[in-house]
Amino acid sequence: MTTITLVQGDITRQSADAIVNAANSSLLGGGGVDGAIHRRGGPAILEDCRKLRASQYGRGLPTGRAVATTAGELNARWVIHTVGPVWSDTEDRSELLTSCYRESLLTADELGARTVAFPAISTGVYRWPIDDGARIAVETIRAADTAVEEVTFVLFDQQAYEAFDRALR
Ligand code: AR6
Repeated sequence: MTTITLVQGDITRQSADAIVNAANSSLLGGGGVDGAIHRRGGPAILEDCRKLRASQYGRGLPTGRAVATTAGELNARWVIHTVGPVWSDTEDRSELLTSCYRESLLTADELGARTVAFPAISTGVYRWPIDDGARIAVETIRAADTAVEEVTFVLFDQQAYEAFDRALR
């Protein structure tokens, strides 16, 4: 059984075996959590990302997939980068958001990570409604067959924290 805990704050201050990044396909950085992780984690993360782009992900990391790099100076061993879907009013992309959480846990299992910190993927720049994003995150972690012992959702603001709190009940 994976324990789920909620924390309100900055994910770059969290310690865990693996910290998940809400990246974009380029893997070369951006705003939001992505920007914060690269800033605090230092250049080693970007260096690994560039290597991934030069090798197996020449066209970038597809939406819904996950890949690990060093965590640089973060209090973690790895950063797991995953690319969430952009919210659409006309198309149901839930399966892709589910896939982000599932693939991130699969990556964590491959690494041997037992504690994993997640942000609320896609709920910022990518505009996914927070309540639905929270529901998908919690349902997917609960349904996962994983050796990860503890998942911590690190929510940036109170609104996100409360949405995850409701989703957990
Ligand atoms: N710690 C925890 N959560 C955070 C932090 C932080 N330091 N900063 C923001 N959040 P976003 P997305 C919350 O935009 O929607 C980037 O440019 C934020 O409030 O980081 O998946 C990437 O490069 C929101 O609830 O990611 C992509 O281009 C959640 O984290 C794009 O944004 C996700 O917001 C990805 O968009």
